[in-house]
Amino acid sequence: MIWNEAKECMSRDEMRALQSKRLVKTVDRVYHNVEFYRKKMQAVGIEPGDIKGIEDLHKLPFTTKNDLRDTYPFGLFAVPNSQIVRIHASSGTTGKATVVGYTRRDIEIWSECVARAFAQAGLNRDDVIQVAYGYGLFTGGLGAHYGAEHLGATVVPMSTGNTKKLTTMMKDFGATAIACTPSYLLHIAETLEADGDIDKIKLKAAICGAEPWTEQMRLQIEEKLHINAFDIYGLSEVMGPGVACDCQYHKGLHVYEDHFLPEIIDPETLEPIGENETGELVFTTLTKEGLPLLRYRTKDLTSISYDKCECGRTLARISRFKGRSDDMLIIRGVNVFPSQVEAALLEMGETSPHYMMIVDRVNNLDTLEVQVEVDEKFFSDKISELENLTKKIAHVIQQAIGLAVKVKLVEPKSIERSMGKAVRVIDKRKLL
Ligand code: DLL
Repeated sequence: MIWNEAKECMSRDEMRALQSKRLVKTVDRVYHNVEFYRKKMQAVGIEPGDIKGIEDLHKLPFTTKNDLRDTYPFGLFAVPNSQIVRIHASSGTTGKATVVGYTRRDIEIWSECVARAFAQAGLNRDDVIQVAYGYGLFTGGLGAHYGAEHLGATVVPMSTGNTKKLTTMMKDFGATAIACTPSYLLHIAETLEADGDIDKIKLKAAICGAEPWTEQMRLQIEEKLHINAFDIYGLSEVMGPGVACDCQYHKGLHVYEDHFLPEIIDPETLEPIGENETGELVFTTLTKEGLPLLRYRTKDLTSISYDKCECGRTLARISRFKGRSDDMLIIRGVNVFPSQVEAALLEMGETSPHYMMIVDRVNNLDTLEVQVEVDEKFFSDKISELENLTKKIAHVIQQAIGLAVKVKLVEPKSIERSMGKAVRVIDKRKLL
């Protein structure tokens, strides 16, 4: 069932016409209401009248996270503060927080987008959805919450922090869906397993996002919990969760293109890249009032396809994220994404999905150690079994990333569990 057929199944021509109309309005709005954009457009000699449709998108300037920081806190808002009804912010590891503001209508559209994502995951008003993303300045908790309410489902606003309480309520309230980060869901699954509760829950779907995760991880979650796991994407600058989500066919994430115009560019040349080729995802918001953004560079690496999906949706699909360009590690000159290590480990099937990558520099040479949790039995078995497994894992990872690694097998539950975005890498070179 397609919940919002009118918006999700229009022809490409109809979509382009709608996007063009909305782009023209957005450009006009930012030019007249945001000094930063007016100056940027004037600097390249562009006036709103020069943008007649999405074919003119390339003429517009890019926006980066630094632009938001430089105009901290409210410099890119396009409405007076009296029209802003909510603020969110992401702290980031460096520099000032990125602050985002929403008008009442922005919140309505955001809620609808998240509801569309939940509907894509097969949920409706009969479902009980536990929201276990953090509530607060992070967009995950409240974003998912308002979306679930918009759908008409029953929301249980768990936030993060108390996994035992969460699993108890999951059983007692008969929760049918959960929204949280994939790494937290693994931790929840472990808790349910340890308590012998897997068969006592009614969960049928999980809507996971906010961090990169591999297809192998998604399948493992499905298998552990006997559910369907969906990949939801979003970023606070553009809105929050609900910019895109996959459907039951899991062949890419449908972008809610009527609100967010996607482009894929080469991050070096900044030129557009063709369909199905990997590059940096860029978004122009088409309906946002509080913080409209032109060509926002997400730093997320993916590819795009405009083929109609088996589910009937004609919305563009982006492929599962490989990671962010700034998550990419350069180790001895080789580009490595944590997702490559994760995929290799999970494909092997002999380790748990919990791992940590430690990058260091010894005698001017970069080193990579991968710590992996394995079953307790390996530690009680003969030492040679442990050694063999270590060698096998090192070989599999080396094949995947093209770099020799040191593997250290560690006991179950020794790698710290996260409730929010997981930390998979410790790069000690940054501390040198
Ligand atoms: O993480 C919004 C969100 C909340 C999305 C809950 C999904 C679920 P930020 O904190 O601004 O917003 O972080 C945005 O997280 O640019 C990606 O690098 C990463 N990210 C988000 N969703 C996914 C995903 C929220 N499904 C940044 N797969 C983005 C991979 C993701 N990376």
